[in-house]
Amino acid sequence: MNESVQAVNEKGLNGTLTVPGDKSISHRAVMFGAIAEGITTVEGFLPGEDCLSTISCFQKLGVTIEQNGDKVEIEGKGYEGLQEPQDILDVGNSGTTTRLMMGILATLPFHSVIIGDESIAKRPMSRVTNPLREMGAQIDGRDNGNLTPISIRGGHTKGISYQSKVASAQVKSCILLAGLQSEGETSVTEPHRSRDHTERMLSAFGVPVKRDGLTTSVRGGQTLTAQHIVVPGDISSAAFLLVAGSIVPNSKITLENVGVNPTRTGIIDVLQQMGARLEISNQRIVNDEPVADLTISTSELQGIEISGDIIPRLIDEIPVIALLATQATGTTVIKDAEELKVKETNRIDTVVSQLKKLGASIEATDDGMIIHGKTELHGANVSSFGDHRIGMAMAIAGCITKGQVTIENSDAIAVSYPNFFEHLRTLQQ
Ligand code: SPQ
Repeated sequence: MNESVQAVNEKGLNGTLTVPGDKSISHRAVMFGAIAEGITTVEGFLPGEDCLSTISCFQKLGVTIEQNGDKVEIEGKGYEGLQEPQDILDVGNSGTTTRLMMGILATLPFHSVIIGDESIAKRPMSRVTNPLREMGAQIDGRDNGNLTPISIRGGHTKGISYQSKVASAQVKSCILLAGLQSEGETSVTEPHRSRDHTERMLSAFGVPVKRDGLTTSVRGGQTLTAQHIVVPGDISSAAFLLVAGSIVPNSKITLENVGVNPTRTGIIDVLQQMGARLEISNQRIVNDEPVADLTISTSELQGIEISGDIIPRLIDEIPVIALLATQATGTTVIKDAEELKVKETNRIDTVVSQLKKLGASIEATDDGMIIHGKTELHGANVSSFGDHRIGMAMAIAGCITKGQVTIENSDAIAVSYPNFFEHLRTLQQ
Protein backbone atom coordinates (compact mmCIF):
# COMPACT_ATOMS: atom_id res chain seq x y z
CA MET A 1 0.00 0.00 0.00
CA ASN A 2 1.11 3.59 -0.68
CA GLU A 3 0.09 6.60 1.42
CA SER A 4 0.64 10.25 0.48
CA VAL A 5 1.12 13.07 2.99
CA GLN A 6 0.73 16.78 2.14
CA ALA A 7 2.22 19.70 4.04
CA VAL A 8 0.05 20.75 7.00
CA ASN A 9 -1.80 24.07 6.50
CA GLU A 10 -0.96 27.30 8.39
CA LYS A 11 -3.11 26.26 11.38
CA GLY A 12 -0.50 23.63 12.28
CA LEU A 13 -1.04 20.41 14.25
CA ASN A 14 -3.13 20.90 17.37
CA GLY A 15 -4.96 18.76 19.90
CA THR A 16 -4.73 16.12 22.60
CA LEU A 17 -4.20 12.43 21.91
CA THR A 18 -3.44 9.15 23.62
CA VAL A 19 -0.87 7.11 21.71
CA PRO A 20 -1.28 3.30 21.59
CA GLY A 21 0.17 1.04 24.26
CA ASP A 22 3.87 0.41 24.68
CA LYS A 23 5.05 -2.37 22.36
CA SER A 24 7.84 -3.66 24.62
CA ILE A 25 5.54 -3.82 27.67
CA SER A 26 2.66 -5.39 25.69
CA HIS A 27 4.89 -8.27 24.46
CA ARG A 28 6.17 -8.91 27.98
CA ALA A 29 2.67 -8.81 29.54
CA VAL A 30 1.53 -11.63 27.21
CA MET A 31 4.68 -13.73 27.62
CA PHE A 32 4.89 -13.39 31.41
CA GLY A 33 1.13 -14.01 31.70
CA ALA A 34 1.59 -17.19 29.64
CA ILE A 35 4.21 -18.65 32.00
CA ALA A 36 2.52 -17.41 35.20
CA GLU A 37 0.02 -19.28 37.37
CA GLY A 38 -3.51 -17.85 37.08
CA ILE A 39 -5.34 -15.35 34.90
CA THR A 40 -3.38 -12.27 33.84
CA THR A 41 -5.43 -9.36 32.53
CA VAL A 42 -3.93 -6.58 30.43
CA GLU A 43 -5.39 -3.18 29.62
CA GLY A 44 -3.87 -0.63 27.25
CA PHE A 45 -2.37 -3.53 25.21
CA LEU A 46 -1.00 -2.52 21.78
CA PRO A 47 -3.05 -4.36 19.14
CA GLY A 48 -0.25 -3.86 16.58
CA GLU A 49 0.94 -6.67 14.32
CA ASP A 50 4.08 -7.45 16.37
CA CYS A 51 2.20 -7.99 19.64
CA LEU A 52 -0.49 -10.00 17.83
CA SER A 53 2.33 -12.27 16.61
CA THR A 54 3.33 -12.84 20.25
CA ILE A 55 -0.27 -13.78 21.12
CA SER A 56 -0.52 -16.19 18.19
CA CYS A 57 2.81 -17.91 19.04
CA PHE A 58 1.77 -18.50 22.66
CA GLN A 59 -1.65 -19.75 21.54
CA LYS A 60 0.20 -22.29 19.37
CA LEU A 61 2.14 -23.27 22.49
CA GLY A 62 -1.18 -24.21 24.10
CA VAL A 63 -1.98 -21.09 26.15
CA THR A 64 -5.57 -19.78 26.08
CA ILE A 65 -5.44 -16.06 25.28
CA GLU A 66 -8.45 -13.82 24.53
CA GLN A 67 -7.75 -10.43 22.94
CA ASN A 68 -10.32 -7.74 22.31
CA GLY A 69 -8.84 -4.41 21.18
CA ASP A 70 -6.56 -3.21 23.96
CA LYS A 71 -7.82 -5.79 26.49
CA VAL A 72 -6.19 -9.21 26.83
CA GLU A 73 -6.82 -12.14 29.16
CA ILE A 74 -4.18 -14.86 29.45
CA GLU A 75 -4.94 -18.16 31.19
CA GLY A 76 -1.54 -19.05 32.60
CA LYS A 77 -0.91 -22.56 33.89
CA GLY A 78 2.77 -22.10 34.65
CA TYR A 79 5.49 -23.67 32.49
CA GLU A 80 3.54 -26.97 32.45
CA GLY A 81 0.82 -25.19 30.49
CA LEU A 82 3.15 -24.78 27.49
CA GLN A 83 3.19 -27.74 25.09
CA GLU A 84 5.11 -28.76 21.99
CA PRO A 85 3.54 -26.76 19.13
CA GLN A 86 2.05 -28.70 16.21
CA ASP A 87 2.79 -25.84 13.89
CA ILE A 88 5.70 -23.49 13.15
CA LEU A 89 5.80 -20.38 15.39
CA ASP A 90 5.55 -17.37 13.07
CA VAL A 91 6.90 -14.18 14.66
CA GLY A 92 6.07 -11.98 11.63
CA ASN A 93 8.26 -8.85 11.77
CA SER A 94 8.97 -8.97 15.50
CA GLY A 95 12.53 -9.26 16.84
CA THR A 96 11.24 -8.97 20.42
CA THR A 97 8.92 -11.97 19.98
CA THR A 98 11.75 -14.03 18.46
CA ARG A 99 14.44 -13.34 21.03
CA LEU A 100 12.34 -13.31 24.23
CA MET A 101 10.38 -16.41 23.22
CA MET A 102 13.68 -18.23 22.50
CA GLY A 103 14.65 -17.66 26.14
CA ILE A 104 11.43 -19.34 27.31
CA LEU A 105 11.58 -22.20 24.77
CA ALA A 106 15.22 -22.98 25.61
CA THR A 107 14.16 -24.42 28.98
CA LEU A 108 11.09 -26.40 27.88
CA PRO A 109 11.43 -30.12 27.11
CA PHE A 110 10.13 -30.10 23.53
CA HIS A 111 10.95 -29.09 19.97
CA SER A 112 9.79 -25.91 18.26
CA VAL A 113 10.59 -24.05 15.04
CA ILE A 114 10.53 -20.25 14.65
CA ILE A 115 10.13 -18.38 11.37
CA GLY A 116 9.39 -14.76 10.52
CA ASP A 117 9.17 -12.42 7.55
CA GLU A 118 11.92 -11.34 5.11
CA SER A 119 13.28 -8.76 7.56
CA ILE A 120 13.44 -11.22 10.50
CA ALA A 121 15.29 -13.67 8.22
CA LYS A 122 18.17 -11.16 8.07
CA ARG A 123 18.37 -10.22 11.75
CA PRO A 124 21.18 -11.74 13.85
CA MET A 125 20.07 -14.33 16.39
CA SER A 126 23.51 -15.63 17.41
CA ARG A 127 23.50 -12.93 20.11
CA VAL A 128 20.90 -15.10 21.88
CA THR A 129 21.64 -18.52 20.34
CA ASN A 130 25.20 -18.53 21.74
CA PRO A 131 24.36 -17.82 25.40
CA LEU A 132 21.36 -20.18 25.27
CA ARG A 133 23.61 -22.95 23.91
CA GLU A 134 26.05 -22.21 26.72
CA MET A 135 23.16 -22.77 29.13
CA GLY A 136 22.48 -26.18 27.54
CA ALA A 137 19.75 -25.63 24.93
CA GLN A 138 20.02 -27.29 21.51
CA ILE A 139 19.47 -24.65 18.85
CA ASP A 140 20.00 -24.81 15.11
CA GLY A 141 19.22 -22.63 12.14
CA ARG A 142 20.76 -21.15 9.00
CA ASP A 143 24.27 -19.74 9.40
CA ASN A 144 24.93 -22.01 12.40
CA GLY A 145 21.86 -20.87 14.31
CA ASN A 146 22.24 -17.16 13.55
CA LEU A 147 19.33 -16.84 11.13
CA THR A 148 15.71 -18.04 11.01
CA PRO A 149 14.21 -20.56 10.56
CA ILE A 150 15.51 -21.50 14.01
CA SER A 151 14.80 -24.82 15.64
CA ILE A 152 15.00 -25.26 19.42
CA ARG A 153 15.03 -28.38 21.53
CA GLY A 154 14.92 -27.12 25.09
CA GLY A 155 15.47 -28.97 28.28
CA HIS A 156 17.72 -28.96 31.28
CA THR A 157 19.62 -25.66 31.38
CA LYS A 158 22.21 -24.23 33.77
CA GLY A 159 22.56 -20.62 34.89
CA ILE A 160 25.39 -18.53 33.40
CA SER A 161 27.10 -15.28 34.09
CA TYR A 162 26.97 -13.53 30.72
CA GLN A 163 28.84 -10.41 29.56
CA SER A 164 26.86 -9.01 26.64
CA LYS A 165 28.83 -7.08 24.01
CA VAL A 166 25.73 -5.07 23.07
CA ALA A 167 23.36 -3.01 25.19
CA SER A 168 20.27 -4.96 24.17
CA ALA A 169 17.10 -5.46 26.20
CA GLN A 170 16.23 -8.42 23.99
CA VAL A 171 19.51 -10.22 24.77
CA LYS A 172 19.22 -9.40 28.48
CA SER A 173 15.55 -10.45 28.66
CA CYS A 174 16.10 -13.68 26.71
CA ILE A 175 18.86 -14.84 29.06
CA LEU A 176 16.98 -13.80 32.21
CA LEU A 177 13.85 -15.64 31.01
CA ALA A 178 15.93 -18.77 30.41
CA GLY A 179 17.50 -18.23 33.84
CA LEU A 180 14.09 -18.44 35.55
CA GLN A 181 13.96 -22.16 34.73
CA SER A 182 17.69 -22.96 34.94
CA GLU A 183 19.84 -24.44 37.66
CA GLY A 184 21.41 -21.84 39.98
CA GLU A 185 21.82 -18.12 39.31
CA THR A 186 21.85 -16.39 35.91
CA SER A 187 23.27 -12.93 35.47
CA VAL A 188 23.68 -10.60 32.51
CA THR A 189 26.07 -7.65 32.41
CA GLU A 190 25.60 -5.08 29.66
CA PRO A 191 27.93 -2.32 28.42
CA HIS A 192 25.26 0.43 28.79
CA ARG A 193 21.85 0.18 30.45
CA SER A 194 19.13 -1.01 28.06
CA ARG A 195 15.38 -0.71 28.68
CA ASP A 196 14.39 -2.42 31.95
CA HIS A 197 10.73 -3.40 31.42
CA THR A 198 11.57 -7.09 31.94
CA GLU A 199 13.15 -6.43 35.33
CA ARG A 200 10.22 -4.26 36.46
CA MET A 201 7.55 -6.65 35.23
CA LEU A 202 9.25 -9.80 36.58
CA SER A 203 9.27 -8.16 40.02
CA ALA A 204 5.55 -7.38 39.64
CA PHE A 205 4.93 -11.09 38.82
CA GLY A 206 6.66 -11.99 42.11
CA VAL A 207 10.19 -12.85 40.92
CA PRO A 208 13.11 -11.42 42.94
CA VAL A 209 15.42 -9.59 40.49
CA LYS A 210 18.84 -8.43 41.72
CA ARG A 211 20.31 -5.33 40.11
CA ASP A 212 23.90 -4.27 40.72
CA GLY A 213 25.12 -1.52 38.39
CA LEU A 214 24.95 -2.94 34.87
CA THR A 215 24.46 -6.53 36.11
CA THR A 216 21.01 -8.10 36.50
CA SER A 217 20.48 -11.54 38.08
CA VAL A 218 17.68 -14.00 38.75
CA ARG A 219 17.64 -17.41 40.43
CA GLY A 220 16.25 -20.53 38.77
CA GLY A 221 13.12 -22.41 39.85
CA GLN A 222 10.82 -19.40 39.90
CA THR A 223 7.04 -19.34 39.80
CA LEU A 224 5.30 -16.28 38.39
CA THR A 225 1.93 -15.21 39.81
CA ALA A 226 -0.72 -13.77 37.45
CA GLN A 227 -1.16 -9.98 37.52
CA HIS A 228 -3.30 -7.12 36.22
CA ILE A 229 -1.08 -5.08 33.90
CA VAL A 230 -1.88 -1.54 32.76
CA VAL A 231 0.26 -0.64 29.72
CA PRO A 232 1.23 3.04 29.30
CA GLY A 233 1.37 4.78 25.91
CA ASP A 234 4.49 4.03 23.85
CA ILE A 235 7.08 6.82 23.96
CA SER A 236 8.55 5.41 20.73
CA SER A 237 5.20 6.09 19.01
CA ALA A 238 4.79 9.43 20.79
CA ALA A 239 8.21 10.45 19.43
CA PHE A 240 6.81 10.87 15.90
CA LEU A 241 4.15 13.31 17.09
CA LEU A 242 6.60 15.11 19.40
CA VAL A 243 8.87 15.75 16.42
CA ALA A 244 5.86 16.77 14.28
CA GLY A 245 4.73 19.21 16.99
CA SER A 246 8.14 20.83 17.17
CA ILE A 247 8.81 21.20 13.40
CA VAL A 248 5.35 22.02 11.96
CA PRO A 249 4.67 25.78 12.34
CA ASN A 250 1.85 26.87 14.72
CA SER A 251 1.54 23.51 16.45
CA LYS A 252 0.76 22.50 20.02
CA ILE A 253 0.16 18.82 20.78
CA THR A 254 -0.53 17.14 24.11
CA LEU A 255 0.06 13.40 24.41
CA GLU A 256 -1.53 11.89 27.49
CA ASN A 257 -0.44 8.81 29.43
CA VAL A 258 2.99 8.31 27.84
CA GLY A 259 5.44 5.88 29.46
CA VAL A 260 8.49 7.84 30.65
CA ASN A 261 10.66 5.04 32.00
CA PRO A 262 14.15 6.65 32.22
CA THR A 263 15.61 3.85 30.06
CA ARG A 264 13.38 5.10 27.21
CA THR A 265 13.39 8.91 27.55
CA GLY A 266 16.43 9.76 25.42
CA ILE A 267 14.05 11.48 22.97
CA ILE A 268 12.91 13.88 25.72
CA ASP A 269 16.54 14.73 26.58
CA VAL A 270 17.35 15.32 22.90
CA LEU A 271 14.31 17.55 22.34
CA GLN A 272 15.21 19.59 25.44
CA GLN A 273 18.90 19.86 24.47
CA MET A 274 17.92 21.00 20.97
CA GLY A 275 15.76 23.74 22.50
CA ALA A 276 12.26 22.32 21.97
CA ARG A 277 9.34 23.73 23.97
CA LEU A 278 8.34 20.59 25.83
CA GLU A 279 6.31 20.42 29.05
CA ILE A 280 6.10 17.30 31.18
CA SER A 281 3.08 17.17 33.49
CA ASN A 282 0.94 14.85 35.57
CA GLN A 283 3.87 12.57 36.39
CA ARG A 284 2.81 9.37 38.15
CA ILE A 285 3.66 5.69 38.54
CA VAL A 286 1.37 3.08 37.00
CA ASN A 287 2.23 -0.61 37.51
CA ASP A 288 5.79 0.23 38.50
CA GLU A 289 6.34 2.24 35.29
CA PRO A 290 6.63 6.08 35.29
CA VAL A 291 3.96 7.80 33.17
CA ALA A 292 3.36 11.48 32.23
CA ASP A 293 1.56 13.82 29.83
CA LEU A 294 3.80 15.56 27.27
CA THR A 295 3.00 18.87 25.54
CA ILE A 296 5.13 20.05 22.62
CA SER A 297 4.93 23.33 20.71
CA THR A 298 6.66 24.56 17.55
CA SER A 299 10.25 25.36 18.43
CA GLU A 300 13.52 26.88 17.21
CA LEU A 301 16.02 24.02 17.27
CA GLN A 302 19.83 23.74 17.49
CA GLY A 303 21.98 20.83 16.29
CA ILE A 304 23.67 18.68 18.98
CA GLU A 305 25.88 15.58 19.37
CA ILE A 306 24.10 12.37 20.39
CA SER A 307 26.39 9.53 21.52
CA GLY A 308 27.36 7.13 24.33
CA ASP A 309 25.01 6.05 27.13
CA ILE A 310 22.00 7.87 25.66
CA ILE A 311 21.96 5.70 22.50
CA PRO A 312 20.10 2.66 23.96
CA ARG A 313 17.63 5.15 25.53
CA LEU A 314 16.58 6.43 22.08
CA ILE A 315 17.71 3.77 19.60
CA ASP A 316 14.26 3.34 18.00
CA GLU A 317 13.76 7.12 17.77
CA ILE A 318 16.84 7.81 15.64
CA PRO A 319 14.95 7.75 12.29
CA VAL A 320 12.68 10.57 13.45
CA ILE A 321 15.50 12.37 15.34
CA ALA A 322 17.37 12.51 12.00
CA LEU A 323 14.36 14.29 10.51
CA LEU A 324 14.23 16.64 13.52
CA ALA A 325 17.91 17.46 12.95
CA THR A 326 17.21 18.57 9.34
CA GLN A 327 15.11 21.37 10.91
CA ALA A 328 17.72 22.40 13.50
CA THR A 329 20.29 25.13 12.90
CA GLY A 330 23.82 23.72 12.76
CA THR A 331 25.16 20.18 12.70
CA THR A 332 23.80 17.13 14.51
CA VAL A 333 26.16 14.18 14.89
CA ILE A 334 24.78 10.74 15.89
CA LYS A 335 27.54 8.29 17.00
CA ASP A 336 27.83 4.86 18.69
CA ALA A 337 24.64 3.66 17.02
CA GLU A 338 25.93 0.62 15.02
CA GLU A 339 22.94 -1.34 16.38
CA LEU A 340 20.81 0.58 13.85
CA LYS A 341 22.25 -1.72 11.18
CA VAL A 342 20.48 -4.80 12.60
CA LYS A 343 16.96 -3.46 13.09
CA GLU A 344 13.96 -4.07 10.77
CA THR A 345 16.17 -2.50 8.08
CA ASN A 346 19.70 -1.14 8.21
CA ARG A 347 18.35 2.11 9.64
CA ILE A 348 21.55 4.06 8.91
CA ASP A 349 21.15 3.30 5.19
CA THR A 350 17.38 3.65 4.99
CA VAL A 351 17.17 6.91 6.97
CA VAL A 352 20.01 8.54 5.05
CA SER A 353 18.86 7.41 1.57
CA GLN A 354 15.20 8.38 2.11
CA LEU A 355 15.88 11.75 3.77
CA LYS A 356 18.32 12.56 0.93
CA LYS A 357 15.47 12.03 -1.55
CA LEU A 358 13.61 14.82 0.28
CA GLY A 359 16.62 17.16 -0.03
CA ALA A 360 18.20 16.69 3.41
CA SER A 361 21.90 17.32 3.89
CA ILE A 362 22.75 14.05 5.62
CA GLU A 363 25.60 11.56 5.39
CA ALA A 364 26.03 8.07 6.78
CA THR A 365 28.98 7.18 9.02
CA ASP A 366 30.08 3.76 10.30
CA ASP A 367 28.18 4.14 13.55
CA GLY A 368 25.54 6.77 12.85
CA MET A 369 25.02 9.85 10.71
CA ILE A 370 25.77 13.56 10.37
CA ILE A 371 22.98 16.00 9.53
CA HIS A 372 23.41 19.66 8.54
CA GLY A 373 20.44 21.97 9.09
CA LYS A 374 18.30 23.80 8.63
CA THR A 375 17.12 22.53 5.22
CA GLU A 376 13.91 23.12 3.32
CA LEU A 377 12.65 19.64 2.34
CA HIS A 378 10.73 18.83 -0.85
CA GLY A 379 8.25 16.10 -1.78
CA ALA A 380 9.29 12.78 -3.37
CA ASN A 381 8.41 9.10 -3.59
CA VAL A 382 10.05 7.25 -0.72
CA SER A 383 9.77 3.77 0.78
CA SER A 384 9.41 2.36 4.27
CA PHE A 385 11.27 -0.74 3.04
CA GLY A 386 8.85 -2.62 5.31
CA ASP A 387 10.19 -0.80 8.39
CA HIS A 388 7.42 0.84 10.47
CA ARG A 389 9.72 3.50 11.94
CA ILE A 390 11.06 4.55 8.52
CA GLY A 391 7.46 4.76 7.22
CA MET A 392 6.37 7.03 10.10
CA ALA A 393 9.47 9.24 9.91
CA MET A 394 8.74 9.81 6.21
CA ALA A 395 5.07 10.61 6.92
CA ILE A 396 6.09 13.24 9.50
CA ALA A 397 8.55 14.67 6.96
CA GLY A 398 5.60 15.00 4.54
CA CYS A 399 3.93 17.39 7.03
CA ILE A 400 6.59 20.05 6.22
CA THR A 401 7.74 19.34 2.64
CA LYS A 402 7.02 21.51 -0.35
CA GLY A 403 5.07 19.00 -2.45
CA GLN A 404 3.70 15.69 -1.29
CA VAL A 405 5.60 12.70 0.10
CA THR A 406 4.35 9.31 -1.11
CA ILE A 407 5.38 6.41 1.11
CA GLU A 408 5.55 2.99 -0.53
CA ASN A 409 4.83 0.03 1.71
CA SER A 410 3.21 2.28 4.31
CA ASP A 411 1.23 -0.67 5.72
CA ALA A 412 4.37 -1.64 7.69
CA ILE A 413 3.34 1.12 10.15
CA ALA A 414 0.66 -1.24 11.56
CA VAL A 415 3.48 -3.18 13.27
CA SER A 416 3.57 -0.64 16.11
CA TYR A 417 1.03 2.18 15.44
CA PRO A 418 -2.06 0.87 13.61
CA ASN A 419 -4.00 4.17 13.86
CA PHE A 420 -1.04 6.44 13.03
CA PHE A 421 -2.54 8.17 9.93
CA GLU A 422 -5.91 8.62 11.68
CA HIS A 423 -4.11 10.36 14.59
CA LEU A 424 -2.14 12.56 12.20
CA ARG A 425 -5.39 13.61 10.47
CA THR A 426 -7.13 14.33 13.81
CA LEU A 427 -4.42 16.84 14.69
CA GLN A 428 -5.00 18.73 11.43
CA GLN A 429 -8.61 19.74 12.09
O1 SPQ B 1 10.90 -6.08 18.17
P1 SPQ B 1 11.82 -5.40 17.21
O2 SPQ B 1 11.45 -5.76 15.81
O3 SPQ B 1 13.28 -5.64 17.50
O4 SPQ B 1 11.54 -3.82 17.39
C1 SPQ B 1 12.33 -2.64 17.61
C2 SPQ B 1 11.47 -1.44 17.04
O5 SPQ B 1 11.96 -0.54 16.37
O6 SPQ B 1 10.28 -1.44 17.37
C3 SPQ B 1 13.73 -2.67 16.99
F1 SPQ B 1 13.79 -2.81 15.74
O7 SPQ B 1 12.45 -2.35 19.01
C4 SPQ B 1 13.26 -3.09 19.94
C5 SPQ B 1 14.36 -2.19 20.47
O8 SPQ B 1 15.18 -1.67 19.46
C6 SPQ B 1 12.37 -3.54 21.06
C7 SPQ B 1 13.11 -3.95 22.29
C8 SPQ B 1 12.40 -4.68 23.37
O9 SPQ B 1 11.16 -4.64 23.45
O10 SPQ B 1 13.11 -5.32 24.20
C9 SPQ B 1 14.44 -3.62 22.49
C10 SPQ B 1 15.26 -2.92 21.48
O11 SPQ B 1 16.05 -3.88 20.78
P2 SPQ B 1 17.45 -4.40 21.32
O12 SPQ B 1 17.99 -5.25 20.20
O13 SPQ B 1 18.28 -3.19 21.56
O14 SPQ B 1 17.22 -5.19 22.52
